[in-house]
Amino acid sequence: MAERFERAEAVIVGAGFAGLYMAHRLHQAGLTVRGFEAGGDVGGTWYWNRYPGARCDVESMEYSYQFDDALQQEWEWSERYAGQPEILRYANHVADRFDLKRHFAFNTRVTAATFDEDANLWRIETDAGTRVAAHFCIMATGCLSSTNTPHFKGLESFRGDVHHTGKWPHEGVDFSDQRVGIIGTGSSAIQAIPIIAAQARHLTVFQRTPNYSIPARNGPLSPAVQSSVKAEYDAFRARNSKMPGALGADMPMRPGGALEDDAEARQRQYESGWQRGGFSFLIGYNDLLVSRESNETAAQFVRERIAEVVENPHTAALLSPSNVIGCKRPCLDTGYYETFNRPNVTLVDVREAPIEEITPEGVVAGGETHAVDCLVLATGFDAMTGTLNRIDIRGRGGEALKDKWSAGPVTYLGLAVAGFPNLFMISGPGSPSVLTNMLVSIQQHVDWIAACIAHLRGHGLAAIEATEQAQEEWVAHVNAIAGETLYPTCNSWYLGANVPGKPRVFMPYVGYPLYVERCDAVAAQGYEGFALSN
Ligand code: N01
Repeated sequence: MAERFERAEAVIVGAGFAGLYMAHRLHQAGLTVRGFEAGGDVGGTWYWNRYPGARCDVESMEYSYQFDDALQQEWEWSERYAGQPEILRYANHVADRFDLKRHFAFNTRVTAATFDEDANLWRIETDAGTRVAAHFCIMATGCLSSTNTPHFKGLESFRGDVHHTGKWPHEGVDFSDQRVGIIGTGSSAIQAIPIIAAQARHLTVFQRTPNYSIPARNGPLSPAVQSSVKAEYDAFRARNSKMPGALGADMPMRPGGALEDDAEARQRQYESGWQRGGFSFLIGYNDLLVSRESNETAAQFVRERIAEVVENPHTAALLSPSNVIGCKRPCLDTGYYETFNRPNVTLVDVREAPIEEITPEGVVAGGETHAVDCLVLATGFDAMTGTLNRIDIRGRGGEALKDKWSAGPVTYLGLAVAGFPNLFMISGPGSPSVLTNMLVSIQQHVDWIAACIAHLRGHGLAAIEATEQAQEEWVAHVNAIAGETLYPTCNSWYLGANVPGKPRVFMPYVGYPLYVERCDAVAAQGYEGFALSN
């Protein structure tokens, strides 16, 4: 059987920002690399998420690679927050500049990865029939890459088009003169709704849980701002890397908790964050995600803004969340709440009266049929574990990763899993990933993995594997830190709560700087918590 497998030293799954940079590092280090990507080209999340209004909500000057100074100096962003087409152009620019596409087979989905203990090799199989055996297997599969389509009775009978925001048609969708229904009010919907509403004849928004959204205040990025950052790019990056989310160090912050200010000072602080736009609103005080009382002051501020903007008091009340702000991923918008003042937009609350079924004509909720010509599912992703669990990954003794994770993901540092030697994950569960500027976390993981592989090769070592004990301690540590915050208090995709039947486990690690310290210390101590063998 072994002869039928082509050979490479490393296989990389995914050609998003993680896979591209991993390919660059390993190729530079002299390894032969084979990459596979399910999409038709590079870009990962930015390849698939082409819905109207798709835009990054990390500011452009921060949402980029920092491994090459010439690259970060030469690339010019046009807006404060880059839109999807511009980010995809950037991914292509990087891929071309470093000649990375040659490492990948596109339109090729990895279906299985099996550890062959006798040969100490990963045997990777794809839906194109390719088989490659490699010493290292690196999963650069992204945190939000498997879409979540809830089971709606009758969906297949709907006579119009159905589009998921996370798998949007490349040619775009023309909503002119259409009655459109959109299900979901997360980040994707909050970006898409104002744009679809401006084009469609009518837009019906089906909302189960209202979300807090903060104005992005997007606009052209001035050359002056761009050149001032570029003049000290390394220092700018270094400051951001000391922040819990690896972003926003230059945003205006008060030194303490929200209740240390009196009501007037607090109002001023929130107002300045609101006017500045973006995540600065939520990092203005240091205790908004640990103290319920502090959090409520910020939540109340947003609810008041919603009440000011939305003219119909009933609609305003429906749009006002009651849970902790920031517990679910915060959203940034351009004209979201204002959109509900348009005469062609209807908000339907599907919490009290859930969607019963979808018929050829539209969506039935609360006994009423909402007739639509076209449906948009903005229903999110099977986050963090979904894509890994869809690949048949088998470690020692044929153990399936999916079974190992049946009660929720277990990892060491979000990088490795006991029983799965020489398999690495980039921004896996148990790492800061989705709570940070992803580009920063991705780069930190790729650098760590590249250094680890260099260490193994330099010392003639054949395998590295997390120990069960280190893994257990890490999982307990990730949970303990999350337990000190307000994150577990609501039903978010961070907890897997958006996918029926998914184990409820808080998946990301809270706090980028501490995490990096820990990863560096593990490496410095000869890969403490890992077993190395030759
Ligand atoms: O998905 P979501 P998303 N019946 O899971 C609703 C990143 N992102 O694609 O809250 C009715 O947030 C669900 O309702 P509920 C970002 O990290 C980034 O919007 O579960 N409704 C919710 O409203 C983000 O957090 C950017 O009650 C149902 C919605 O669908 C992540 O991707 C832009 C339902 C899903 O919201 C995911 O965002 C976009 C049902 N059966 C996304 N099932 C930027 O950087 C689900 N829903 C800007």
